[in-house]
Amino acid sequence: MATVKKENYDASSIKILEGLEAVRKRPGMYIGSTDKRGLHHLIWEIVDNAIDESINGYGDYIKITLNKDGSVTIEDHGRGVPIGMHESGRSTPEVIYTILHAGGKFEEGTYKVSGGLHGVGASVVNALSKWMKVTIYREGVISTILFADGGKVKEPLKTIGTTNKTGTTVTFLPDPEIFKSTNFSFTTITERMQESAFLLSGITIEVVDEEDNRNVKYHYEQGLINFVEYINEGKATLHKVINFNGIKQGIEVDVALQYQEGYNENILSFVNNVKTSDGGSHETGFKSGITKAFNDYAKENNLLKGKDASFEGSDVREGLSAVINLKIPENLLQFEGQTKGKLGTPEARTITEQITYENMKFFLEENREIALNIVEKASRSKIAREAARKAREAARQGKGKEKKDKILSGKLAKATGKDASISELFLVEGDSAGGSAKTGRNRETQAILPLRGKVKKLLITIFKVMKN
Ligand code: 28G
Repeated sequence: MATVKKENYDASSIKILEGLEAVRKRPGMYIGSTDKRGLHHLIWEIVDNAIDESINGYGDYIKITLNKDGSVTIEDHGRGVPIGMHESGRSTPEVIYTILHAGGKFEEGTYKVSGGLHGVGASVVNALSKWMKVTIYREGVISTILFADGGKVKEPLKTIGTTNKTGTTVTFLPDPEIFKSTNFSFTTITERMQESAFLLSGITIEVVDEEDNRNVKYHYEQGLINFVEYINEGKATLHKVINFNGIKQGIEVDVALQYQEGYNENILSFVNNVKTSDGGSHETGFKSGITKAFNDYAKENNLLKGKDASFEGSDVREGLSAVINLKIPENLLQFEGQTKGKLGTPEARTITEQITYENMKFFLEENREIALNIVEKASRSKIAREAARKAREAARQGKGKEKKDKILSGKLAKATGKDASISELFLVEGDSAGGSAKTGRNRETQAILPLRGKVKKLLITIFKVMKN
């Protein structure tokens, strides 16, 4: 093994310490912020490494433990960080956990889980910790290395025993001098880990809170299908979850979706297993693919009346729950926006649109009954939307106070009192109900407005629109 001259070693040691110090001086540059979000970023950073190892095919179990002393332990069952000596005269774990951007950590041709702010490396977490301990199970031995006070080596790598297991365990205590709060949120962690477990079918992720004696375990065999089932849990659904995928120009698209009887649209999107909270080109492509599939299907089956009638996107997304996950090679990755939560990659739009259109169109053609149910739902949305537009236009054209008063005042039995804070307006159906309501009311505080015909329909439409 090559030796390193003392002068070189000293010079590089200074550079390493300067690097760690730079992180401590400007933590925001590396983890975004020093608030709760930044604090949790430390966990994501280490967990992402464990997930990367699992995605590469090594280890299907990850555990996160919130310890009583405020530290966090992350454990994986991968190969274990290599324990050999690095050419610099340092052990590989020392290099990985002290040198900034210890890049090329993972083999080429694989997807990094992290986008945006992530991927800055475990050394950043070390730099922002009071102490960090790494335990490695590899080559039949258990090795540990300990760092303290912002990443300085406290105990170099040493063997502490033997084992027949492999994996890496990292424990760190966030530095209270850096973070506004050092309290981790169990819910924040479990929500994100459940999401990761949905996206990485087959992996088991356990989260344990030693302080409050809570623990959860996530394991899903059917990934996105289970994710959509979870989103629609307890809701009346129109069909089993639809799942399709495809690959074009090296971009992999995976989609699961299901309509439910409600009116909310719930679309979640991910790129390389990282959530794109602000959507982006892949979501745009998905939406146009869905819209086009339904319009073409409806037209080909004479389900749309009027030769240039068509559904708007919002019509075919009422009650739609969907999860979209794309795998995009590093060279095509483009993120946008302040928090990098929006996919830019233009190819992702066309590819997602094509794959969505082809698969949805085929599904509709093969499943007539389901197709008709969804088309009918979309038609109801279209009718409500058009009625709401007419109502809006009518209200706008009702020139000022006069006309509006006329619509409402005809049968209105006003309250005699002047105090609006205790006044009530009762909308009743029809004149006869209105009559008995008038006799039974408190004239001082209760007004009655009987409704029928167009006004009633209009109001029902407005309420529906408001509810959405
Ligand atoms: C527990 C919490 C976080 C990790 C590994 C496994 C390897 C690795 C990690 O290698 C060094 C330098 C360039 C390849 C890779 C093991 C190849 C062979 C690994 C983790 C090696 C980094 N054997 N598991 N890093 N590279 N888990 N979990 O951080 O050449 S990090």
